[in-house]
Amino acid sequence: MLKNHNNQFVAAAALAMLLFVQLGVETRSLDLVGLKGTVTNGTRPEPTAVVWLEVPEAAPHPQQTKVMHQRNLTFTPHVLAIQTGTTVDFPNEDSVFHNVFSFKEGKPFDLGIYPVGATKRVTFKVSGVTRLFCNIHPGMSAYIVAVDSPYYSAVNDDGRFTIAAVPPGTYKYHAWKPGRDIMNGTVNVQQGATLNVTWK
Ligand SMILES: [Cu+2]
Repeated sequence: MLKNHNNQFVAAAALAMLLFVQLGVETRSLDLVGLKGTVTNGTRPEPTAVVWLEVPEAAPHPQQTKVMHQRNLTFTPHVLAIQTGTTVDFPNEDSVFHNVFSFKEGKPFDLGIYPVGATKRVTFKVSGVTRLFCNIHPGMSAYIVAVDSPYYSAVNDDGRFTIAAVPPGTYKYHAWKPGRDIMNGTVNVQQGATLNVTWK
């Protein structure tokens, strides 16, 4: 008898929890906002930078894939920002062989020489900055910046960025650009809020 009551109670509690979770998710998704901003180096727009918001607990690693293209002897994009745990595809979409590799900082790897039309992939399980090079073409270089946050963005050529779908609130932000210390600060993310980061 007691057991039956317990079971009913557990079922009711589970149902309530389910409703609560569903309502919670719905409400939250309505409230998400985009954070727009700019990154400058002195007075000039900085085209090579990544901005991200710190989250209190390590976010679950996403099962997602992003792409670093090789076309016309160029890595595209020049800076690829990802959440830690992301797998990056490296398709050779060029007319020549490439040999993508990285060393020292970030994730060291060497994909070997591979032909046009082939794709290799690397999973970035640890946060950090990885510099990409090609063993065959010294002029090729790029960055992959892995961050422990789902809220991040690389800047565009004008130094502008948008971090999409952020729950409103106060966050610590971090901004990276090559060869400089990481910039840190606090931002209150609300509808219409903007963030401007400047390396002097
Ligand atoms: Cu190459």
